[in-house]
Amino acid sequence: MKKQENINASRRGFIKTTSLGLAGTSLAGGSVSALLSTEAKAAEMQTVMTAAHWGPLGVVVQDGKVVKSGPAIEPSVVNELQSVVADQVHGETRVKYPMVRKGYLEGNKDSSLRGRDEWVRVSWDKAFELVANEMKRVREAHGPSAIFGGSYGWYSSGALHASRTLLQRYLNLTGGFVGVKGDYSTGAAQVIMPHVLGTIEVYEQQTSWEMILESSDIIVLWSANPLNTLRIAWTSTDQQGIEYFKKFKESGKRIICIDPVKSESCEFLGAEWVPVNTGTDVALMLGIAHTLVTENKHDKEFLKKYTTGFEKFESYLLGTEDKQPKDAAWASKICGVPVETIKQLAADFSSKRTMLMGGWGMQRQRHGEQSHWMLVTLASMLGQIGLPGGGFGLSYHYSNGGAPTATGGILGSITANPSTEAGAKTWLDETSKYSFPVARISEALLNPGKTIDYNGTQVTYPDIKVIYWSGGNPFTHHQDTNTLVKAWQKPDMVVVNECHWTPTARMADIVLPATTSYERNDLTMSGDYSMMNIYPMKQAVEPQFEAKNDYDIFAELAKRAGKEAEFTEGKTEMDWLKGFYQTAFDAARKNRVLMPKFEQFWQENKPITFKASEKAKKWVRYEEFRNDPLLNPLGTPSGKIEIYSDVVAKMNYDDCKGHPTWMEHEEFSGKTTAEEPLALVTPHSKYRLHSQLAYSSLRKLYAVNDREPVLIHTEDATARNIASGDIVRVFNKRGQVLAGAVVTDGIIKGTVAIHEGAWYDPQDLGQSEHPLCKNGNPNVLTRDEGTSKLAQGNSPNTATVQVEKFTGEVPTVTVFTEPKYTQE
Ligand SMILES: Nc1nc2c(c(=O)[nH]1)N[C@H]1C(S)=C(S)[C@@H](COP(=O)(O)OP(=O)(O)OC[C@H]3O[C@@H](n4cnc5c(=O)[nH]c(N)nc54)[C@H](O)[C@@H]3O)O[C@H]1N2
Ligand SMILES: Nc1nc2c(c(=O)[nH]1)N[C@H]1C(S)=C(S)[C@@H](COP(=O)(O)OP(=O)(O)OC[C@H]3O[C@@H](n4cnc5c(=O)[nH]c(N)nc54)[C@H](O)[C@@H]3O)O[C@H]1N2
Ligand SMILES: [Mo]
Repeated sequence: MKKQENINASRRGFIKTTSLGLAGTSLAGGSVSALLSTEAKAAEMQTVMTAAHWGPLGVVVQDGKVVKSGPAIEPSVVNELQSVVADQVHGETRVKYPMVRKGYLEGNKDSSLRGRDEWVRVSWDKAFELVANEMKRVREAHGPSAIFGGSYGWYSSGALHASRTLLQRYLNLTGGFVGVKGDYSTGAAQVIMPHVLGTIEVYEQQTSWEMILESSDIIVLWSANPLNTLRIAWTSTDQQGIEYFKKFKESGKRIICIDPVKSESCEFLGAEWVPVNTGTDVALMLGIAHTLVTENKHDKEFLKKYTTGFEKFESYLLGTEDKQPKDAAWASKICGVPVETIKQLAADFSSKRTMLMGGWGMQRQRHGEQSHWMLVTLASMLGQIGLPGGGFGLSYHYSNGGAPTATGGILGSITANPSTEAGAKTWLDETSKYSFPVARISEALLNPGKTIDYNGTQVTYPDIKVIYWSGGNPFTHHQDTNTLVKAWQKPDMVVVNECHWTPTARMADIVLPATTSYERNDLTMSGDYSMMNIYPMKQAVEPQFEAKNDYDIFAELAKRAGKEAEFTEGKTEMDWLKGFYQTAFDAARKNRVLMPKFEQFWQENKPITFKASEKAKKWVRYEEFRNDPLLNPLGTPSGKIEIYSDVVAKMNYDDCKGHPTWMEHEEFSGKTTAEEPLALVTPHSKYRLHSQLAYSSLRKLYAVNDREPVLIHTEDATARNIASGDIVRVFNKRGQVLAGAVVTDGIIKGTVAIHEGAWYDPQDLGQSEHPLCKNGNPNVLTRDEGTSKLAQGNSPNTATVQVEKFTGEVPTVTVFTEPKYTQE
């Protein structure tokens, strides 16, 4: 007790003298390690440099425990996600030991017990034996098509300890598996964009921010909230994007946010907010496009030279066939934006250099293909594509798109397909043969043998007997949770590797405790597009309790299947890291950039930072195409931007035509019922990465009455006698959740918002058709339906609900406590 107090006292002192620990280190400066070691000495603590999706971190360790964390490189806007490493490592929700569901252990075949059974702690040896034996049985009896290893998710950063890749490496080596196509982020956009632009577009470098600052008059955040979403990156954020947005704001130029929610970005940037009904942007864009044509403000030269099929689209726009011109008045009725605003946007966009920055919330809905197709069409009509600071960009809000690409080297990383193994190709063929669009998981589990359309082809669902998930959380990320609960009962075995007792871990038969990234050594790039830094990710503390690295878990399972040598290639953790570093070293040398030797880099405990060339800073997306479309054609069949796509048209889908089209969604503000009068939108949270860190102390910053907040417009709240702070029940035909009301004018009337990633916490699972989620996971309410036959993406932002004040006895949220268990 005394000792604890002393630690706290010195910790408080430390915080006071150093603000958030490792502040003040400049990006280019080499002072990180010096700073780290002096601070550590002063406080008799050890400070370790590491990194996470949310950036470069300094982790302060005392007596083998993480006591504090902060940015290793100070970001220009505070990123609270960096401050909770201690919660991540030592929080109450850690999975400490291998666990098996009691019924599973006893051979009870009732799989509906998943999620509500008791837990039994077993030895690692027993856990390995259970997993290895069942994998062997299922493989021999049913082959690779029975083993689902898609395992979608945002596990931790790191070139080596990539939990999903390691799972798939093990599964490939032992005979293949069922994988997935696409992702939840851009399910619709990444399938339609190649037809329109010849590239995936959503994960590509954007026109350099330097050019935006220099040339753009207006930037439009269309369904984008970069202040939240740029706090993280797939590798690790280089923290540049928010800084650039801030600079643009400081230049005094216009920023417009088109969003049903007055987002954190809108507030922070002091932007103009154009509230729009959820799911109606295509109508709004058509209204703008129609105005451009009738006022003769569209760039006919550009359309002729660089696009194909505008005439067909134009006849739809003008209503030649359906007798419905898609004019501003028509659009306004659907999208809720006043006619004058629509006309003004057309005037402003066409007279000023405008960058349309499209976020992804608006394509995570039914007919999600249409919004970005229409955005590109609108940008084509404005004629600024390929000019500095003009056109469109689909990744400014993600992983610091637009931060200039640095010249240096890129780390190697562990692969799912060890090429050394003869016969690997056959497994890969098998794997891709059985894979299905990622968000069709429930449907696939429930309907083995069913065939669906997908992007001009057909996909038949395999019969899945085993689910192995490592590094994702489908019971928060997937739509229509109640259907997923049923689908999840189909397989014979569900195994989950997890650091925390997530809702998905709770739904497993076997849970294997995984280390967090702070319990192992790794490396990561930063920036995704900028490739600006190499961050060392040094182990800060010993593996907690009986947690093992995913690498070691899969190496052991590979060993039990006779494939250990192929899995490990005989290498240790440090051997792998040295190899990955060497790849970067060699590439950098080719670029005439000198990196330190690995040993020196590792010992120095600080990032390597590469510089961007002047050319990279001046890079303009589609500039080459604009300069010479014949010499630099796009990868589309016509070599041009396809406003009309023959390929898509010939697929003959009723839900995705040959040109962008407004299609009414089954549920949206224009199609509500008396039972479900409000639209639901589910943006990404500022204080989490999806479901990650939901259990952390950051929860105090947003939880309302210990529930996930629901944003509701003042008038909608008044009509229901709801005040801020009330616990409300949000419900529809698919399910019900409790949430804490935030009454605000910062959301369009008729839409309510609950952030994705809230942990699923069902009351009386298995007792009722629609168990109440005590915490407020919005996916209990969302639709589990593909965006269309083209992309089959996820469509959570298409849903209607009702909200009422909750009057019953309020149940306690229990999902953030460790479940009870017995010892075998
Ligand atoms: N309604 C709605 N639903 C959505 C969205 C939406 O906008 N609205 N967005 C969708 C999008 S874009 C995405 S990307 C998905 C995200 O869905 P997920 O990627 O599944 O969400 P995460 O919470 O990041 O899950 C990662 C899990 O990996 C675990 N983990 C971390 N490190 C390790 C490790 O080293 N080893 C192991 N074994 N596990 C580890 C974490 O504890 C966490 O449980 O959600 C989708 N769902
Ligand atoms: N802090 C934090 N950062 C993240 C993540 C996170 O969970 N937390 N997740 C990461 C991942 S995996 C991804 S894919 C990206 C997600 O990036 P996005 O998909 O762009 O993020 P969202 O928050 O879903 O949506 C952005 C904005 O679109 C709005 N929106 C939703 N529907 C509509 C609509 O119909 N019309 C219009 N005009 N606007 C709409 C939302 O209100 C929100 O303000 O973010 C990444 N960054
Ligand atoms: Mo995502």
